[in-house]
Amino acid sequence: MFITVEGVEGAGKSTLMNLLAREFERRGVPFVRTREPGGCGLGANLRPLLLDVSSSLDGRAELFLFLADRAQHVADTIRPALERGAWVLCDRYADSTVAYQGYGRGMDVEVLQSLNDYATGGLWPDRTLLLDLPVKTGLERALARNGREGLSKSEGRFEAEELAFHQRIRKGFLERAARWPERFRVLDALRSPEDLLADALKALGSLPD
Ligand code: T5A
Repeated sequence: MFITVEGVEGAGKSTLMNLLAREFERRGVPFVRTREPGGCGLGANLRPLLLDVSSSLDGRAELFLFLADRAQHVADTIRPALERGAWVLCDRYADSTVAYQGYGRGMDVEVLQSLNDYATGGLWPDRTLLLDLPVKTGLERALARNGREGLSKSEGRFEAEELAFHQRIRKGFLERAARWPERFRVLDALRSPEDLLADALKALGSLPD
């Protein structure tokens, strides 16, 4: 089972991933926890280029770096894990490219859909948990966390974008959820982490007890 967690900045994806990972361990479910960008060796090198505020990337260069990371990540980590029967729990994946580079930066979303298909060999998640909340709340959370953890420069390039950029991204995620209702579950990210975990487990359904 391939599960992705998506959402705008500061939606609480990492927090939910931590709680889900603990729950999977408790239930003895074999799983791999990973993320994009940066879930494989190549991605670890690309991540600073993509997220540091001092990077001045052309939009197309940014797009192809995310896609290169994804292609290698699928080949090195995601497909091998699925083939040996493990669950894969991934923080961001192809939907982020369509939401950020498509809806956010204004690139053609159908072209991005095809490029994602090509980069992943057609591998889409079985279930996508979309953590939805007003972008201002998410940004406030992300900026406070970056300040506390000293990440404002090294990981703050997208947080620094204008509010309208983030609003387009939220809309994009919600449109995708409406287009693929069998794959997506939209969760209210204003709820407490514990309530969100319960919602996520319900949305995943078939976990052993
Ligand atoms: N990107 C990525 C693209 O543009 N295209 C792509 O194709 C891909 C894959 C990645 C960036 O790259 C962009 C999108 C991103 O901008 P990243 O560092 O991996 O950046 O970070 P994000 O995935 O964006 O993670 P966020 O910074 O948005 O944070 P999270 O993981 O959503 O939130 P989290 O869990 O760290 O929580 C943030 C703060 O809120 C609190 C936490 O304690 C924390 O302080 N919090 C809550 N508070 C109240 N209620 C809750 N339910 C809470 N959950 C968490």
